[in-house]
Amino acid sequence: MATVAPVKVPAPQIRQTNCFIGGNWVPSASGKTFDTVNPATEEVICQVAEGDKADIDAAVDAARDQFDHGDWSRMDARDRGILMNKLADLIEAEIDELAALETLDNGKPISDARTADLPLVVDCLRYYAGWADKIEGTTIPVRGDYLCYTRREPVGVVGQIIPWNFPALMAAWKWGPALAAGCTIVMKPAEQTPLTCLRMARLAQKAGIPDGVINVVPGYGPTAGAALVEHPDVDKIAFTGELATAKIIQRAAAESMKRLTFELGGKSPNVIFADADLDAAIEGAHFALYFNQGQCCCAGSRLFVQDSIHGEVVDRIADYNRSHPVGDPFDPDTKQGPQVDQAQFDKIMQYVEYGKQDGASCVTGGNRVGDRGYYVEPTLFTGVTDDMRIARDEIFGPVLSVLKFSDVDELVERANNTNFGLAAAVWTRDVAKAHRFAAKVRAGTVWVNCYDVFDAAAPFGGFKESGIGRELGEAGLAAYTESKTVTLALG
Ligand code: TXE
Repeated sequence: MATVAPVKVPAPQIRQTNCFIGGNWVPSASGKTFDTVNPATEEVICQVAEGDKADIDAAVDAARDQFDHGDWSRMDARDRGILMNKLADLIEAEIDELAALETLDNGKPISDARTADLPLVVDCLRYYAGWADKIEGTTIPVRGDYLCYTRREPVGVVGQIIPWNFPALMAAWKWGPALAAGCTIVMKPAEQTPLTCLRMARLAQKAGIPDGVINVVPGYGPTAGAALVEHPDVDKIAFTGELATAKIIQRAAAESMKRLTFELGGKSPNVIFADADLDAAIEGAHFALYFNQGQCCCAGSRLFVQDSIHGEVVDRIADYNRSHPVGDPFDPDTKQGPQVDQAQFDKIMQYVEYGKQDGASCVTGGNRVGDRGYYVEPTLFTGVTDDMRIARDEIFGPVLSVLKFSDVDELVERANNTNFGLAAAVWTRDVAKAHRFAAKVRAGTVWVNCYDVFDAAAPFGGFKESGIGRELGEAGLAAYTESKTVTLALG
């Protein structure tokens, strides 16, 4: 692990810290604020309005009024697409500033924010802008003298609750399909990372997206988040976060029969067969876990390695870890910044302890880096067995568990032996083997000889306890529409 020396870059401007409700930037009704913290220094960046029930009520009223009486869902669909493209253009024009804001608030390396997160935001909004005027129903050949057709209508007011690991991108994944479908939005960003979402809302306003279409209420989950979930005028909740939170939301939302989509955690198997291109597989396996400080729902956190190549794979990943540039996220050479907050840092260190207690060998890492900022060394465990806590639970940090396998059939069973089912990957030169694995593994996304390849057009979501529904692609759009069947007597 190489530590990166601090460099000085100009801090991004903080321009929006209030709630955005009905086109107005307003403090919270209670006047309360909360601190958002720079995870690299543990210093407070600024105070942000702490929304609660009263603010959510106002935001839902604004979204409801816009949906029921405003022009968003009624305007020509192509014009909605034009406004969405304008928003994408404005984000692209400010991409450096937004990337810096993301790095400041989240701690992710600036090179990732600038080349991955923000370009994907722009691409996602453009992709869905293209859908706005292509949401078509069908005509159905029913018995009798009738014309029967379906309309796909916006689901209505949607509550969107997002996490902190990809703050701007999660906002785009949720705004894109909702806006294209003609829905109106109340978003609650994660309390750790509200800043880019608020900036994007300002740019939506500048783009000419009408007041009340996008509303943003920063605040905490059990207060603002819960008020959104419980609000009777919200038609759908789209949530990305922890499984335990999703279960609370599912129970609360049942009261008003809300539509629900969930994108939750994972413990994704990443399998390297002995016949793989080892250079690509090892680099890919490293990226699969350590990218974004290990804070990816689809992180390849269970690395299954065929026994004959186990030693070489472990040695080479350990070498990568020893030279992995960890440090100041504003340094363009940094590959790993701090974890997002103290709670995540503590959780990860607890799992490092569990790994040791359960008998795994810690080959690299296992410690904090420095004494300021939530930095964790790139950590690698070998000798991991399926029942260990580090093999079963989502750690959401730079901690990789390597598991050995010899038999292919046993491998699939072990890969599927988890309550999660978000992603999986396989590295092999044998095409048939790759397809057999892809067919048998219970996961919403399977990568073959690659990892973390995302595209706005390709659906993403989980089997089992990794979620309900899909985001991105046409499937992601469908989750923001209701189907209406119209039957007309011709006789
Ligand atoms: O998640 P929460 P946390 C996993 C990961 C991580 C763990 C905890 O394992 O270590 O979850 O992270 C809002 N009603 N993932 O505590 O609490 C909250 O304010 C309504 C995986 O940050 O689920 C935030 O906006 N909303 C994941 C959002 O939910 C509530 C990404 C997520 O926070 C709420 C993040 C409530 N009662 C964490 N309680 C992924 N799938 O990528 C909280 N929230």
